[in-house]
Amino acid sequence: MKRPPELAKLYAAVVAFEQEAAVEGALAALAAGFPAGDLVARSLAPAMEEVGRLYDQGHYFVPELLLASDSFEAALSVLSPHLAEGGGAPKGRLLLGTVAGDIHEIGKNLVGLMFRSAGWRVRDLGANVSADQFAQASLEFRPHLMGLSSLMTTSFQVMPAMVAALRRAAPTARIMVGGASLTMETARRLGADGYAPNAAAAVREGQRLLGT
Ligand code: B1M
Repeated sequence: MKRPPELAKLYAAVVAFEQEAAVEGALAALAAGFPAGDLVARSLAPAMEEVGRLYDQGHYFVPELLLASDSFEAALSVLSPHLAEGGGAPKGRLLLGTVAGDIHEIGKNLVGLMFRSAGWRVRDLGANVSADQFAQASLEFRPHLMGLSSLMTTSFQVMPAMVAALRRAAPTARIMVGGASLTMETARRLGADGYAPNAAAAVREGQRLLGT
């Protein structure tokens, strides 16, 4: 993909896990007038996808992943305050987390950001979240939608029970799943109401599930 120089610089800094350059790149791109959401969608997210590809192809190993994740998070923390929260009443409440046994959270963080910038209230419980933690948080937060992220195929063993427990805890909330280990077909088999392959599609799917 051909990117303007500011976006290309930010993308390259994350892929090369240069944390300082990633922060500087994010600040420079903001100063040049690029909207924060654009920088996330066109630089940061594709950069982490490229890091994933380099890992899958055996060019990167776990240390490189960790360093790239740190650079991603550092740039994201510069951009987050500039992502519109959306004024007025929230469009919905999303309770979000990565499922028990799984510590991957970059994709889940992007999903949370997209919902926030689309005007939703989001409570992010983090990674390795148990059904009990979801259930407890749902009592107070009263979500319209619960979002479960899963990057590992091992999650298939825990997810059906989690989905069932969440239904008992918050019977009116809809349940959406997503993450690289899942497909529409597996989502259906897990008993979820919805599925999305990426963060932008997740917001559309959330709105569809709420009928808004
Ligand atoms: Co690991 N890891 N990892 N990892 N890691 C994968 C997932 C893996 C596929 C790599 C591989 O082997 N090819 C593999 C899982 C294999 C499997 O399940 N069969 C794997 C493994 C095995 C592991 C460890 C076990 C490795 C080890 O220790 N030996 C370990 C996990 C331990 C555990 O969880 N208990 C581990 C650890 C790590 C790091 C800590 C080093 C790091 C995570 C850092 C962090 O999150 N803070 C890491 C990373 C970075 C990856 C890869 C390379 C990239 C993941 C990522 O961040 N992608 C990944 C391989 C890959 O995906 N190519 C891999 C970028 C991100 C933007 O995309 O997360 O897919 P993604 O999110 C997308 C969509 O999926 C979707 O929207 C997002 C944005 O568009 N989406 C949703 C995500 N959640 C959603 C929820 C929704 C809707 C959409 O609704 C609720």
